Amino acid sequence: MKIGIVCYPTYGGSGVVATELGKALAAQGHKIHFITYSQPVRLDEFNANIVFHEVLVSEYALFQYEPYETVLTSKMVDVAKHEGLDLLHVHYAIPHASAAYMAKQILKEEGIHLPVITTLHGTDITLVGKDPSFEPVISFSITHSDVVTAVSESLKQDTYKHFRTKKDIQVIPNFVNLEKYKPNHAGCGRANFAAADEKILIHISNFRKVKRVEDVVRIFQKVRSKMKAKLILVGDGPERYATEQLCRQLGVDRDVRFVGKLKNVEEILCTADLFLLPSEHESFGLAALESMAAGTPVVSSNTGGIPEVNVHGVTGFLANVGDVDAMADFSLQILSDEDLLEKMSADSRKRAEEFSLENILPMYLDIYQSLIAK
Ligand code: GMT
Repeated sequence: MKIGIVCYPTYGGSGVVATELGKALAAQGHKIHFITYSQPVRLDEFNANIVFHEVLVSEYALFQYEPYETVLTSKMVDVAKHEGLDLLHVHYAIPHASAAYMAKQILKEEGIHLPVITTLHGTDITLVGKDPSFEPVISFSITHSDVVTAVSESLKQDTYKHFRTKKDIQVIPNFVNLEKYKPNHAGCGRANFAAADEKILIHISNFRKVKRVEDVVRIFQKVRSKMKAKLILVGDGPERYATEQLCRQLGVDRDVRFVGKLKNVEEILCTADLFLLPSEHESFGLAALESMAAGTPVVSSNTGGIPEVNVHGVTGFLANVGDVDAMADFSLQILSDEDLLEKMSADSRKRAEEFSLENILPMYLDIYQSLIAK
């Protein structure tokens, strides 16, 4: 099949899922065309089955805001026509779903049928998309996509709650590459971060408000007051400065390592004993799944789609958003009991295996094939 994939190229989960999906499809021999404004972060090797089409928006004095959606639409039309795409799979509703609808209509005029699949990821529905100024366009483009998928049951329900659409939404959970994310990764350098008698806690995110990174630090401070431990913070974003300030204020800065954005998070995940994800909202929690695949249990909030991934008492623990005391107590419970830590680590890996590429990829392939067959 010739498949167009539209996504955000950045470190966010939706871009990661789209890129990994494209790479997996390319490995099966499908021709994949990525359409976005810069090279996706995880698309870093040459692959004969993958082409990247850059969407370039030119500046013009008249534009206060550059018309990205218009240029993106034209690029979709161009790639679909000249590469002979069988379908277009857009990740993240804004503005990809509406641009795809427009591209589809333009191609229709030229006698070309282009099926469109929209995958909803989270903030496109629960945060940004909820803004009333987006509502009519998102509702319309969801309704008029040929197929809509959501990464969790929770996100599916949120979509019905916030948007006027009766469109059937199929839940296809995110997946993880079990070969890449594994316990005891060869490159694991635990000693770079902590002494042998210290535990390592980790958090990976884009440091946006919704991630509640300050809660991560507060949980760590409580853990640190009871046992020797280090905290690794991976990623960067608007809350980084405030987080650094809080570490100093709470006197834990010497035990916290900010490592910035990393492309290969599997190399660091496997050093950790526990992953913290106290988000305000999370439609799936891909970072938690990747952590579980690396054999690292998770203490998280119980919001959105997280409970569909992290199983309370099995792969870690869940607590109410903002309940830093409960999350610290759960962390201490796991980290101070070697048997429990070992069991939860093994159960985390086992649970992650349910979200393997091998299990999830066929769900997308089924959709693609049924659309092409129509
Ligand atoms: O986590 C983010 O803020 C980035 C965002 C994105 O769209 O890239 O992530 C969303 O999509 C991920 C992949 O499907 C999900 O794992 C995240 O839970 C979801 N983020 C939120 O709902 C906050």
